[in-house]
Amino acid sequence: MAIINQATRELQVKIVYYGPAKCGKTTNLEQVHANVQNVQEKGKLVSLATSSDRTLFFDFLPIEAMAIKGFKTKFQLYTVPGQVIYNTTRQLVLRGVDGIVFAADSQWDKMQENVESFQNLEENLKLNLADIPYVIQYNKRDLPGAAPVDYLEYLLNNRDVQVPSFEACASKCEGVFETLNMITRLLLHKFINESQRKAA
Ligand SMILES: Nc1nc2c(ncn2[C@@H]2O[C@H](COP(=O)(O)OP(=O)(O)OP(=O)(O)O)[C@@H](O)[C@H]2O)c(=O)[nH]1
Ligand SMILES: [Mg+2]
Repeated sequence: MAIINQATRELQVKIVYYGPAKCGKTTNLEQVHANVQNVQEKGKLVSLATSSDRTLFFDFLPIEAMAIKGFKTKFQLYTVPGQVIYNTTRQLVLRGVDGIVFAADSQWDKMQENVESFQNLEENLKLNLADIPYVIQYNKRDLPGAAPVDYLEYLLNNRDVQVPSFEACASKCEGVFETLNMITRLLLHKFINESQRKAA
């Protein structure tokens, strides 16, 4: 849950990158860490990975953004481990989540894993997915075996309210900041609306 400290005028939000194994969640955070600019402070990227670079527990990257409406905003970016066996860890990482980036692997042979991971997200979330801001990233667009975006949209973004979605090649940092900017924008809108409603 977002922490709003009125005394220090700080807003702290937690964003979780969710998606099937090897879809590129850790790569997104690595690229943000390597390329982030115009933020006052970026923290260390903490990765807890096995020797073969699979996320074992989670990655964590804190970034502090410019003041928005007088609030200093701290974004805490997390990834979950995509491998099916680490479900308890995914549930832990989701605790207190404010916004989600669902990263899908665009390759045709990953469709079932994408759909299962999306279902797994809905099962693990304590909230209704409709009540939490989220965006979808179609990653690995550079690979020859990538399915058309329309098909991915049909599979993963076919609810009453469609969410913003982005094509990406995270390993080249394409689409990484577009995705992050949109989820942060959705979150900030939500908090500004909520605080205005409370003030009214
Ligand atoms: N071709 C291509 N490879 C990518 C892209 N994004 C990530 N990769 C590669 O895909 C592999 C897996 O990426 P990770 O970021 O570790 O995937 P992950 O989602 O964190 O995987 P888990 O931690 O197991 O859940 C790595 O070798 C990346 O370099 C992309 O857009 N295109
Ligand atoms: Mg990972």
